[in-house]
Amino acid sequence: MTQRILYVRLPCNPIFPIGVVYLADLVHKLFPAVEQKIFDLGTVPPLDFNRALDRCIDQFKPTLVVFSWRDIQIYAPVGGRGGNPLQNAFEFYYAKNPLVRLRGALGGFKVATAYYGELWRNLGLIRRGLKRARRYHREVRLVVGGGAVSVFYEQLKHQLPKGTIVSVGEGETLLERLLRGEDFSDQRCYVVGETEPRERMIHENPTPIEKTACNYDYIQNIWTEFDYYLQENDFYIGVQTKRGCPHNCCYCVYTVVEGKQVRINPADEVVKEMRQLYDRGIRNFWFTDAQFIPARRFIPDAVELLQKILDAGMQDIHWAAYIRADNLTPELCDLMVKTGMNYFEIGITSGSQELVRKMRMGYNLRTVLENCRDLKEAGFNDLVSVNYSFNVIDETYDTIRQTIAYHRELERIFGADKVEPAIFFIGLQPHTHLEEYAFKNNILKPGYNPMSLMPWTAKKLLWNPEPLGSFFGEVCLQAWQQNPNDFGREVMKILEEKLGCAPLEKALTAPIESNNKELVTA
Ligand code: B12
Ligand code: SF4
Repeated sequence: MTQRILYVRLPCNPIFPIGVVYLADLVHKLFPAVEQKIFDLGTVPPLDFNRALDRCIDQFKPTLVVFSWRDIQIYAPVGGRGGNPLQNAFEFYYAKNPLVRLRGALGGFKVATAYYGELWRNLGLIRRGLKRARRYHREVRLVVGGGAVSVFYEQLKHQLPKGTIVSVGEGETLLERLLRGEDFSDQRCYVVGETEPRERMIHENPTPIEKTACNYDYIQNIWTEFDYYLQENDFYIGVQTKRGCPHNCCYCVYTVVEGKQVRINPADEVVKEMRQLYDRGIRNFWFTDAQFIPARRFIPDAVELLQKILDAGMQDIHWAAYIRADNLTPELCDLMVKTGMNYFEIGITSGSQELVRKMRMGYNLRTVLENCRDLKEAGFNDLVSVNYSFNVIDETYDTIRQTIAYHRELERIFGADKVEPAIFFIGLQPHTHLEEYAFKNNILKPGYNPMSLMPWTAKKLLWNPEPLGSFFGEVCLQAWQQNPNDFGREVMKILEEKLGCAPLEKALTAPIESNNKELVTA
């Protein structure tokens, strides 16, 4: 019997579902006879989820249902589902005024209900899809994967139907094996009720694949709502140029989800893929790599790609990405500007070299500044989002002063209105060094539930430990009160008023110390 694969992207803010698009594209290249359909619940109004899913299954009658789940954890400092989760949590934990605390508790309750509501709803959609598909094919198989599943695969084993194949990281090889009827037990996956996730499975290397340009003529054929993402001009459509990140940043799980081995997609293929989107009217692209330039040795690859984009004549595009700004050269800066990079995020986390080293981030902050000057020199005049996560480890008033000095220097380079301080607090994730650190320091106990949003667990997962936790709590509350629409800048202002600013040179030098080696050497 010919396989019929239905890809269901579970509800999500409308972010282009590049993961299922790539899976369907590869399957088509390997098995042209297989029938496929993409169904994106991100484009369906919530009240219609069940009905729309039923209708799709009734029409398509899949033999294999692939659910793709993008995000679960929601500690964002921005207005999210059911409110601003960070603000609500902070109001509840840190507000002195009982009325604000109460508001925080109510807000937190709202966020928790939205969170659990979504979790249960998505699990319900998976069960419903399976049940419905069984009406047509008793032997239908269910595979679940995607970003959220990669992070929380161990917890999901108690919640998914027996027989579900749960996949970690990229799913191409798993699907290929499944369709060939071959053993897939060596892939990063397990079968609910039949096999257990291997210990440290997420740390195993993904199977490399040779990526070629996605065939959008085909994708458009199997995805009726594709046009949804073409209609609005403000979508940044995902294009992946490489996989993997060689770094070790203490709180980050990307480096294990994608693996440490950086695998570059051939520049010609990336350009061919972009060209197809360009010809359909797309002008905004997001390079969905964990890092667009993961290390200095990948600079030539970035140069090659950007040069080829220029040579292809796509002159009026814009693009954005996560950029490690320590890996730039004047030539690369020039190409970035010429090819239309109009937004990038640098996740330096702290402006203190000492802390950056302790968090194992491998950044040289002085180099970042020099490269930012080159970028400005090359004509970059757009927005930079600088991600700061305060209080990750060993934060002191001194290191805060250094972060302020660093941030002010970035403002001097790009212009204060162009540098957006994005204040995050780390949402602790499983399989990270920070999790190990939390175990070692008795902040968390092995066996905790990283998906829990119960206040007592959430307070530890939303990483902001004492002694500075309450201080940051109060500063953030004050910032929301004074200037909720410019939260990041307000936080910086208040911190500077309270603590002052260090000389820049102090921020850039990290004394080698022997204490607090846990994260440096763990
Ligand atoms: C790029 C990126 C972004 C960009 C997206 C830009 C764009 N226009 O596409 C931006 C910066 C906007 C962004 C925002 C956010 N992101 Co984000 N993002 C990523 C990142 C780095 C890559 C995602 C990606 O597109 N990869 C490339 C594609 C091809 O891979 P993929 O979609 O994962 O699909 C592959 C596999 O997952 C697998 N797969 C997918 N589905 C299925 C299904 C089956 C059955 C199988 C077998 C396999 C499979 O195969 C696919 C092909 O290889 C990931 C981390 C990472 N390294 O994966 C986080 C990640 C997806 N983001 C995450 C989150 C939380 C967010 C935010 C909610 C953050 C926030 N707090 O504000 C926001 C908002 C997102 C939203 N929905 O509203 C989380 C989600 C997990 C979680 N914690 O719940 C991730 C995993 C990071 C993390 N570790 O926390 N993000
Ligand atoms: S450089 Fe970025 S993607 Fe790589 S490990 Fe660090 S935080 Fe994660």
